[in-house]
Amino acid sequence: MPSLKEIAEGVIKGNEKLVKEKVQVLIDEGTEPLEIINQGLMAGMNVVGERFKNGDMFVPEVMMAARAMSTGIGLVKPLINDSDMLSVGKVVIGTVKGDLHDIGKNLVAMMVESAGFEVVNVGIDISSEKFAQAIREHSPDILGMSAMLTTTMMQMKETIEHLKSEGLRDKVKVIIGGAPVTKQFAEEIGADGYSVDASAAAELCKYLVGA
Ligand code: B12
Repeated sequence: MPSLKEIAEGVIKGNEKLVKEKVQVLIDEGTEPLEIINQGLMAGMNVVGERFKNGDMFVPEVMMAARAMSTGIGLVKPLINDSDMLSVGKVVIGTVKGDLHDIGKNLVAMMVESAGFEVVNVGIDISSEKFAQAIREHSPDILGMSAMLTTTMMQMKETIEHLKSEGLRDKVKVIIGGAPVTKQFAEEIGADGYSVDASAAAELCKYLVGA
């Protein structure tokens, strides 16, 4: 019988096939779904987050680990009542209008999800109107915006202004990130937070919801 530790190690190694097989065996043997998530999949992803932060793992490996984790979660999730999932909060995340970069944004989404948040990833090229619509639809605690181009950064300001005009700004915390973005820029445009990478983003989200 595979152990939860083997699943965690499979995630760390980014071995999607192994994770899929072992998770399925544990499900068939009646292991608690939340145990598989918390002590197997997320335990592995936490190690990945630490190693990435310390520069001991790099983007392609992290993406593979995140994919392995997502596949595992996908198998286990249907077995869980929504009320059992200890969601820390909800995050809507997207890349701003005119910008098609999504690798970093997806990495942030995965890390934030593995920190226990429910994440609604609205994709790329998202206009301020679409962000506003997503907030109305999903009522998140946090809105995350990503921009990778100096030319699209200003879309973040525009979105914040749009949220104000729609009366939505006070309903969410806004965090931003992406290569050209800085803490100073975040302060200038009135965002609630900025983080340099995906593990810091997960910490920031936890901080903002008081988790
Ligand atoms: C991959 C890539 C592409 C791919 C994107 C594929 C994809 N699916 O994402 C493709 C080939 C499509 C592409 C296209 C273009 N690209 Co490009 N691209 C890159 C490249 C090489 C890597 C980006 C990346 O994925 N990095 C890895 C991830 C993990 O890092 P990251 O994105 O920074 O994300 C981390 C943090 O920023 C943070 N973060 C990110 N988002 C968020 C959000 C929140 C809320 C938080 C808290 C944190 C956070 O956490 C992430 C994870 O740790 C960069 C170079 C670079 N050094 O960044 C150029 C780069 C961003 N591209 C650039 C350019 C110019 C373009 C094009 C205009 C090229 C062209 N002439 O067509 C087009 C624009 C297309 C468009 N409209 O968006 C320039 C931007 C220059 C500038 N200052 O504006 C760069 C910097 C390259 C360069 N040096 O010239 N690109």
